[in-house]
Amino acid sequence: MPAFTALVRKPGLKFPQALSEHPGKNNIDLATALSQHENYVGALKQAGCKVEYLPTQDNLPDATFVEDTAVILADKILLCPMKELSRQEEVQSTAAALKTYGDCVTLDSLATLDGGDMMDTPDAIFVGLSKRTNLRAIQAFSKLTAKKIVTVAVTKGLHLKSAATFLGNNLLVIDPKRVDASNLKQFDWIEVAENESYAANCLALDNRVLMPAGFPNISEKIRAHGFETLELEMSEFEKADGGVTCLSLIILRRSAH
Ligand code: CIR
Repeated sequence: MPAFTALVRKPGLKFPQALSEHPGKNNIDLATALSQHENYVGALKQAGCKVEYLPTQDNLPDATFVEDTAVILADKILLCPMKELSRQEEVQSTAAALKTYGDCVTLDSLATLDGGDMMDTPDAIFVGLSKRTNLRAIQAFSKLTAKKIVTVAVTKGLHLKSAATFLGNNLLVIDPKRVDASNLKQFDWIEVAENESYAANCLALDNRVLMPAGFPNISEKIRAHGFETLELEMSEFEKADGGVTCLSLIILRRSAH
């Protein structure tokens, strides 16, 4: 039985109009994105995932970034109160699929939170205080779980996981110039330079790490820690401000009930 289920959604027709602050945002090619997405799904399978497709949403430009719509907790699922109006409808569509995996809850109407701000580790969940996730949401979220919650201010970029991801074995890939890293000092770091910042977003599935192609220095460091890297062309998603974690919702060793 696969160790993980990954929920994904292909980019829809409006994907080239995704929200973005990237300089290449007006130059997103849908056909290339679809082919890159297919390779991404192939890598998820190679890393041991059973892949489940959510219905494509042609009218919701950012709907391929499913990570932001929900947070999978040990005993429940948070449907994210997303700040961006254009993204809120995505949540209903994810919710329909997630109901089979657990009880779904949400937060009050003043809380805003994106899944990209959640970095889960064995001892704590680190939550980005960011453009998208507010303090009210972090306080309300902390009541949903027995795990320790640690707030990390995101000082540059979109989400916490745009700047830092946890690989396992106490190891982070991190761009410390984009977050207040004072609460992350207990980890070992693979530090990315400013021109490698996009490589800070990696998806670890046991000892396999999905990461963007084009960062040989970082992939070598990840492999030196005993991981296998699966390197993916991500240009069209990068232009839409998204990375490898954003394209899936990972459910650990649980099956639908
Ligand atoms: C957005 O701005 O919401 C999308 N264009 C990108 C979302 C990326 N998601 C993520 O980092 N988890």
